[in-house]
Amino acid sequence: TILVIGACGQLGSELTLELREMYGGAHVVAADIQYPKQADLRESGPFEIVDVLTPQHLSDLASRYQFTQIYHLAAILSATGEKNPKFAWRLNMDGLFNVLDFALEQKVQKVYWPSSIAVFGPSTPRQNTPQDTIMDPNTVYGISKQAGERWCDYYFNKYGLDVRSLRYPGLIGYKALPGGGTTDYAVDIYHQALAKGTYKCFLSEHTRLPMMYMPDAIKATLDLMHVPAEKVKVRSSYNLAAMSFTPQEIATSIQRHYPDFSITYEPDARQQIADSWPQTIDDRAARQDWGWRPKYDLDTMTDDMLLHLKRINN
Ligand code: VAH
Repeated sequence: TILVIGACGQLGSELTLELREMYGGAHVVAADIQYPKQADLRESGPFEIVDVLTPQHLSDLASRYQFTQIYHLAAILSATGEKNPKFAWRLNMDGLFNVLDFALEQKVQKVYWPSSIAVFGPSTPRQNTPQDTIMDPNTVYGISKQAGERWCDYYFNKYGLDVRSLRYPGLIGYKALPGGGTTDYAVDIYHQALAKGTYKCFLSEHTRLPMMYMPDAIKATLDLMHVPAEKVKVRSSYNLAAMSFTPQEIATSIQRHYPDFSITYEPDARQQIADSWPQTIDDRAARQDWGWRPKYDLDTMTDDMLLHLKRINN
């Protein structure tokens, strides 16, 4: 059985649905701190309330399921983390420790844990950011992801736990809303284009950030989890890239469908976070070690996003 912790989140909900397609609904236990609002998530397989800060919740599950894989996706993201630094650190770090220790106890075969481009900071080279480079994150979220990567590498080398990780760029999907990220504008903009024909962007027009369409992120995650362990040469977390764009460029892409769509810019506190992150990422290691290849670029993502959002809204 597979356990997905944080199954109600932007990534967790899509990953849970995909894993259930692949392994059968009954074999994928979705867990989160609250019940899913999404019907397809509720109806496609077992759901359990789990607070990852309560190890007892995890051991209670182990008395009812035999877990072979765990996807630990519960975390506080960059923007929300800055509003509540101590709690963000506690949830992101103690949550990870509880899951890593639980996985060791239960002899879980494989663990997945997401990192992020947020592990990079102002001194990191911002173009073609290398797999191994300076990392001076200045958000609590980024600090917790950097520390988490070190611990995943440690649990692999010291205890032999097969934990695998990807440094996601901003993720964009139509099935679930993001929660508390700095890259969330790139999801909001599609919803607003349909709802209002205009979008007030909280980042400035030339803010270039690495981004990825959700189907590519899901594929990368499952590809990484399915390759033989000896191909996984990076046990901290792999750089992963698909595209980089600015708010102005995504607006232009939307205007190919809605010529009257307009965008205005009112940068807020998230601008400083975005300015500390890379603009483009070198993901050669992922391509060489386990054959990573993205499928979507900005325009094919826009075409697919608008197609699905129109269908869902009508
Ligand atoms: C965030 N969406 O904005 C997340 C992600 C690279 C960005 O880590 O915090």
